Amino acid sequence: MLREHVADKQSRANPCWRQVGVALVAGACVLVTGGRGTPMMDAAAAPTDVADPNYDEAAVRAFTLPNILEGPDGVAAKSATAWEQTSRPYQFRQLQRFVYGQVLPPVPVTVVGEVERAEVILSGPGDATTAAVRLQTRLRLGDRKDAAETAVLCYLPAEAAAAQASVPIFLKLNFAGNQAETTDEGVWMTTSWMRDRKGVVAHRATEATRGLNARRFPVAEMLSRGYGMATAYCGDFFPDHADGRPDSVLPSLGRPAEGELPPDEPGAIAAWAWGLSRVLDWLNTRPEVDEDAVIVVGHSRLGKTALWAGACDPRFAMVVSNESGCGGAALSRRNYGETVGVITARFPHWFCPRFREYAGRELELPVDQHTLVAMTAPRPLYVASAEGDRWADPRGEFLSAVAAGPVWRLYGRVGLGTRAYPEVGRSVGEYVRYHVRAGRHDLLLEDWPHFADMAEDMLGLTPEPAR
Ligand code: GTR
Repeated sequence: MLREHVADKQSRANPCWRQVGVALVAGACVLVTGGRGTPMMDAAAAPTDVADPNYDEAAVRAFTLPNILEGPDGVAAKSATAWEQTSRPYQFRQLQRFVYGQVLPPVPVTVVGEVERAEVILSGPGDATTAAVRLQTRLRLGDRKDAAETAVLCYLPAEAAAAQASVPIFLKLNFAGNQAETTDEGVWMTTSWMRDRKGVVAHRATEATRGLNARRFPVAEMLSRGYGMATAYCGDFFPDHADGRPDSVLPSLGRPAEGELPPDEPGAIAAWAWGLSRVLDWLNTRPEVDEDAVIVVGHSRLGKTALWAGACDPRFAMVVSNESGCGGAALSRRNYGETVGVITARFPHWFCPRFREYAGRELELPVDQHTLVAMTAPRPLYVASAEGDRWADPRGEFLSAVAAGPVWRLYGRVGLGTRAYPEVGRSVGEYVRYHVRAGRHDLLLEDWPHFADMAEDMLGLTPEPAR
């Protein structure tokens, strides 16, 4: 039995900014120097709901974003040091208070039994095949009797594994169990609770789920570029339904299982983000893993989670948010697509209870999602959208990335470096990158090369392509 308690490493992320308020009007972005960022109410803005969302850019109300550079005394950071010492901790606390709930503490992570290691041949890329090493393990999360467990699946390029070389890793939570991420029949089937979906019977995954989401996890293609790929099921940390709390990791961390919850009580997104950090604890014990190059990736609700995980844990070297939408990268003040009212009514368990109070009152929120986006700074951040995913508000995701830029600037780094919305399929930016893909809400093979390109450019990686 290997016992691993990995203490948080000190910041590679040293977030920071300059004094700017950002006003965003109907998709145009105007920089306003030195403003306190007073919200402007617009009584005429119609509330949107799930049946009738606003998809009309002309009907997006005018608003002013809170100045993310500000600390508790209202003074805006003018240096990376001031950002790190005062404004970043304050803004991070605000995100905990108003959106995601308190950050959960680390626990000792223990391998249950042995790590299973297998040499496998994967089909792809294209007509080719790729030799891989597959690791699978169960991790026990904490010391308590009620400690949760999760199953982790990790693929490594075979040659690198044989040479005992460490490789950069993309780590991503999944929606339907590790077996749904690949057609590899050796992957363990999850036994955890699952939402009803294709191949799920009585809330348990069946063989019919194998490979169902493989399009979102292009193992052969990324291994052939020299990356490892790791994943775990989000439901191991919080079953994704409104009554999932008693069966989540939260009680084992001393949080209330039910009843009246404090306004800043963490929910599913906080639990999922915590889970990503525990998987990282284990990855960092493996010689095959380059611990300076673990990149957290997430799609949709798990894209929201990837952003929060990166905010909470500076060990993630880079963050990728794919179509994370409302409560993720998209600005809440923009009444376009999903709104705070809709998301907190449909998914009350995702956020802290206080977020719900801002349904229809988004203009009064002391933070907006650019605050979350800025938490990745000065590390590289990729924000990806899809043109047909209007529910997630692609433009709102882009504008949020624009508005977070001043923090990277405090470090002398260029974030997006543009305020012009790019044409479909084109990746723009430097330390913050963005593309809007053609098509619908999904994470597809064509998105991944953009992420890998950024990792190579901005983390200075030179992964050895597999032969
Ligand atoms: C939707 C939700 C989005 C997004 C998506 C997903 O129903 O409204 O915020 O999270 O689910 O996770 O697929």
